[in-house]
Amino acid sequence: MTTPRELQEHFDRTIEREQRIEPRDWMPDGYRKTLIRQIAQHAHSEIIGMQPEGKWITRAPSLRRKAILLAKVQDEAGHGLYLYSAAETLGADRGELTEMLLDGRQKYSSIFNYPTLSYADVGVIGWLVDGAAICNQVPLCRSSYGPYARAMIRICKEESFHQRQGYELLLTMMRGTPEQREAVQDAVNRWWWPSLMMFGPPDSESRHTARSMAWKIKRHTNDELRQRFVDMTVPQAEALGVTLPDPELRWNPERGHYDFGEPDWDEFRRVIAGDGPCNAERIAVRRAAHEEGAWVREAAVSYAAKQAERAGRGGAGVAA
Ligand code: FAQ
Repeated sequence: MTTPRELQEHFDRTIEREQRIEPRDWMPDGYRKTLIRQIAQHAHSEIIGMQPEGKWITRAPSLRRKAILLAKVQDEAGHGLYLYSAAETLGADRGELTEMLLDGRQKYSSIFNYPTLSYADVGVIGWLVDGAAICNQVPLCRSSYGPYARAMIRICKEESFHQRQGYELLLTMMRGTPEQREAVQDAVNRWWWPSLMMFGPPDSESRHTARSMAWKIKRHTNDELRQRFVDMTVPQAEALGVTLPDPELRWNPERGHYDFGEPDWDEFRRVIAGDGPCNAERIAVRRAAHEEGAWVREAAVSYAAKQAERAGRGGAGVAA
């Protein structure tokens, strides 16, 4: 018989050798809980994250832009589904996770609590928000939990299409009228700081990072990834012809990185505590969608029960 100590040692060795933990493997409770928390929060973010851009689908300026935006928003729904499935491999129940989101026991990314005021916001979300998501998620493709890491590979491929479509939209607008250029700059001014906050609190205040890095769920700290994002984005802003709204932003040759100002961490704390510009609206829309979908879930459950009953009577495979 395998003792608890042997199980723990086997788990530790698997992590140390950069091998993957799979659903049927033994894992410490804390590892399972941390993964469920992070994956569920990630899944909720993808689903709630459909709202800010989704509201522009009916107002897209051309058929081409509409087709692109529709595809992007549908991709985000798909990401939510892969992630909920990954959480289910850990024994979580998707319905319960949704309840926990709706009653505030689980979070979703702070970024989706800001409003989208013009079509330029669609471009800036693609460029900055998907750009930040890629920075954060590419290392998660090497996360120690197999189903999460594998989901991330496909998600990251799709996110890079999202980032490109956003950047291409902004390039087009920057070649347009002065009003279009102003709309892009205004959107950049509003989304820059919230994008930096997506990486989470500063390392000194991040309660989960040390443990998650030891378990190789996270591969970099919040501050490391934030810096990587700034370094990647500044040259893109220059090529686009927009100014990033940070007077402290400058190249530091000694560090080999850009220095940048401190995000407003009080604002971050307020937003994740539920008091951002759109928190109430986002949850109300999510709750209404969940309630409106109740009949679909009930129909699926009763269809599955009927199928099981038929199979039990030896009539498997007979269509209703
Ligand atoms: N917003 O100790 P840490 C996307 C919470 S997907 C809200 O540093 P951790 C695609 C954190 O949960 C965007 N809450 O935590 C898209 C914890 O609270 P708790 C989502 C935040 O987990 C694009 C507390 O603060 N991506 O954008 C945030 O080690 C366009 C302490 O924080 C992911 O979820 C925040 N920004 O590191 C869709 C990626 N930051 O639970 C549509 C996966 C922190 O103790 C359109 N997640 N908190 O009460 C991660 O990489 C990590 O979970 C971090 C946080 C880095 C987000």
